[in-house]
Amino acid sequence: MNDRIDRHPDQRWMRRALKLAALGPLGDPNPRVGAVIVDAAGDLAGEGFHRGAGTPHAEVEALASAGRRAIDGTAYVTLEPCNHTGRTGPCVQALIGAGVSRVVYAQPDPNATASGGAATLRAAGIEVEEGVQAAAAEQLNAEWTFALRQGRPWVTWKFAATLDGRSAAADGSSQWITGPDARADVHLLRARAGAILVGTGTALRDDPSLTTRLPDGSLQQRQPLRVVMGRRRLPDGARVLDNSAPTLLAQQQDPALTLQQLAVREIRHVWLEGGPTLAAAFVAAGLVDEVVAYLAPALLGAGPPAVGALGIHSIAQALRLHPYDVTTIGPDIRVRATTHAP
Ligand code: AOF
Ligand code: ZN
Repeated sequence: MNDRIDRHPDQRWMRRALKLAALGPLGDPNPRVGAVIVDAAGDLAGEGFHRGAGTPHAEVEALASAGRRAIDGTAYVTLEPCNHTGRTGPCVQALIGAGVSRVVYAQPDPNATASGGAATLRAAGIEVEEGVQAAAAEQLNAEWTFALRQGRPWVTWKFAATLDGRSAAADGSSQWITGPDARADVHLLRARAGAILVGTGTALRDDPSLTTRLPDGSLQQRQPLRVVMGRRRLPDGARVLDNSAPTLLAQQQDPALTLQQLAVREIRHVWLEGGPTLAAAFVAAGLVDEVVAYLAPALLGAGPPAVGALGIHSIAQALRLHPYDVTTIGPDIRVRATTHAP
C-alpha cells in the first residue's frame, strides 16, 4: 500500500474495517464484514464485525460500541449497508437512527434482496461514498461475491494424485497417496467451504466421514454440509450419514441441478472431492471454478486418472488453468489454480 494514499483518513479507516472483517468466519451463508465508527472529531469511536448468519451485522456491533459518539460521525463499512430485514437488519435504519452524517463503504452489495442501502442513506440526507478499497473487500468474500453474482456456488475441485496424475493404483487402492501434512492441509481448506460434495461411488468405496478436523483429530466447530450426489443407495452405517455434521443426499446426476439445490440452501462455496467421473462431469459442464491439486512425488504408471474423459482430443483443446499458488507441503506439492482468467 502506497504511504501517501494510506495517510488519507478514509483509506486508513477502511483498512481497519477490512482487518476487522477478516475476523469473521468463512463458509458461512453471509459475507465477512467489518465496520468502524469515527466520531465528529475524527477519533475512533466504535468497531465491529459480522460473526455469521443470525448474529448482528458489523454496523450494529460498531454502533453499539460507539454509543452517542456516533452522532455526526462517519461509518466505514466494507460492504454497502443492508437495506432489508433478513435474519437481522436493516443496517441503514440503524445508521440513520444513530445520527451519523457520513457513510463510506467498499463493496456494493451484490445481494439483490439486501442492496439499495446507498440510495436509502442519501435520501435520509447522509453523505455516502462508495468503492473505497472495493477490490480488497471483494477479495475477502470472493466465493460469496461470485455466488451472488452467478446464482450458484463457487466450486473448488480438490484431488490428490501421483506426479503422473493417477488418483488410485491399478488394484483400486487410493488411500494415502499424499503424506499427513497434505491431508491436514485439506482439512484446513475444506473448512472454509459451505459444503463438501462427493458422488455415491466415492461414498460407497471409501466410506469417508467428510468432516473437518483439527490437527489433534477433534472436530472443528463449524462443519460444512456434506453432500452425496447420485442415485446409488448408501448403507445405513455409512459414516457420511452419522450425526457429526448435516448431510444432504442429492439424488440426481446433473451438476447444475445439484448446485442449484445448494444455492437455495445459501451454500456459497462447494468443495468437490469427487472421483474421476464426477470431477469430469463438473469440469465438462464448466462448473469447476478452482482446482486444488495435491501431487505426491511418486509414479504409478497405471490406475485411474484424477479426472475422466472431457471430450478433449488435442493439445490445442486442453483446458488451461491459471495457477495462483504453488507450495510444497511435506514431500508433496500443492497447486492451486482457477479456471477463470484473473
Ligand atoms: C451488512 N452488514 O455485517 C452483513 C451484511 O440474513 P441477514 O439479515 O444476516 O442478511 C444477510 C445479507 O445481508 C447478506 O447476504 C448480505 O447481502 C448482507 N450482509 N450487510 O450491512 C453486515 N453481513
Ligand atoms: Zn446489515
